[in-house]
Amino acid sequence: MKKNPRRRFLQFAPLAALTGCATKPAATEEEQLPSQLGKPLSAYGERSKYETAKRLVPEVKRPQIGATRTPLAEIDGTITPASLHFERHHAGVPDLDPAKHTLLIHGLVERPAVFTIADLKRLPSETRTHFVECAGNSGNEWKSPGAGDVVRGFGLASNTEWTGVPLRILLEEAGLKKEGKWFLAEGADVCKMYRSIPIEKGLGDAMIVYAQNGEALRPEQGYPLRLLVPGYEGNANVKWVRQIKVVDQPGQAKDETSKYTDLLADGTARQFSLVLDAKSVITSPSGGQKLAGQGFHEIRGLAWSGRGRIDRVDVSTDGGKTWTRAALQEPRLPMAFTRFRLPWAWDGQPVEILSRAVDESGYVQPSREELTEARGGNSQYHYNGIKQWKIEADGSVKSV
Ligand SMILES: Nc1nc2c(c(=O)[nH]1)N[C@H]1C(S)=C(S)[C@@H](COP(=O)(O)O)O[C@H]1N2
Ligand SMILES: [Mo]
Repeated sequence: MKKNPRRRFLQFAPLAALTGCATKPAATEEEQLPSQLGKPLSAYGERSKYETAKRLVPEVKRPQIGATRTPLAEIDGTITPASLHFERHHAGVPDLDPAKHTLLIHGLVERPAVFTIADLKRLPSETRTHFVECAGNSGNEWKSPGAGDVVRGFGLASNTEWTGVPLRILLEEAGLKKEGKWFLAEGADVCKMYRSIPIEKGLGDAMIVYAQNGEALRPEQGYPLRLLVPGYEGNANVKWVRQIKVVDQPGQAKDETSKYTDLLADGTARQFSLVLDAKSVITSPSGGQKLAGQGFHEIRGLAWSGRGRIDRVDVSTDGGKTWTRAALQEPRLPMAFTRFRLPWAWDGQPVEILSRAVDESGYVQPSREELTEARGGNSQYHYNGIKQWKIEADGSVKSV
């Protein structure tokens, strides 16, 4: 057997000794299972029947209203499969016929326009990978660092590849007037949810997307069209989008006044805090998991920022006393999940592990104390404090 090159990198004892699960001296081919004739070809693939990762579906009275969560601790790499992308609906998933659905661009434009899906697909398109995170993700952590595991505490965030038309092209096509300072985006679901977005974002990286991970958007993510505003809080990424109205001031929608604002300690509120600050979480080992034993473990996690690329992730395995720089998986994309990893040998003693992200703007993910100091204790949204997991002597991991 070839020597494992990581042994040198790890500078620990050989992996076999650390994990107790590597090569057996007397391993032979006879111990392998026989090869088999497989099942026939198929037109649309399915995952292996042995795989069980699922979205966490809450028990709710009205199944149209609520959220399911991405099991981030059960996903490898950076891309969230579309079938596991979290969902947040205010009035269920509408059944929209792409042959009938249209997008209206109106308001402060010279030539109001209606685009069919076919029209949109003829226009120059772009493909980019971005996360979507609900501003309510990790909201429980404000009150108490109660999130027992990654899915409950962090599962309102996912990261997929999106394809669509830059909104700028549509605004230019319609002849944006100079009085246009904001646009209102509205979806075709009955909740009549809408959001106000600064026009600079519309002329910048906002997109009207029709595809996700190489296929059409999933109905749960806004089929057939969704507004994507990279790095902005999830709510602003209006699904099933059917109109964009250019206006001279924000509309003061429900979701930007009573919801998704942060009431500060001095009684004022943070409003239109659309850009999500840098955040990270160790997904393995994480709450609810159990380490198989002492020795080698790769600490793995995810980091993301609404301000651009992740520049650095530091990991502490001693409760925050000392920090080590984790390896970041390339390519690091702006406003996208970045996978970080750190080889680690657990000595079997209780420890606390933490991660801290730094983005390319220089922003450093705050501790829970620093964040509460700045924002007070009233908020339910935009929590991005450092997350700490405790590993007990028996290997079980819990939230602290
Ligand atoms: N039309 C419409 N757009 C919507 C919503 C909705 O209920 N209706 N929910 C918003 C919220 S609160 C979030 S967090 C994101 C969730 O996107 P996802 O369901 O694709 O994960 O969509 C946003 N866009
Ligand atoms: Mo949300």
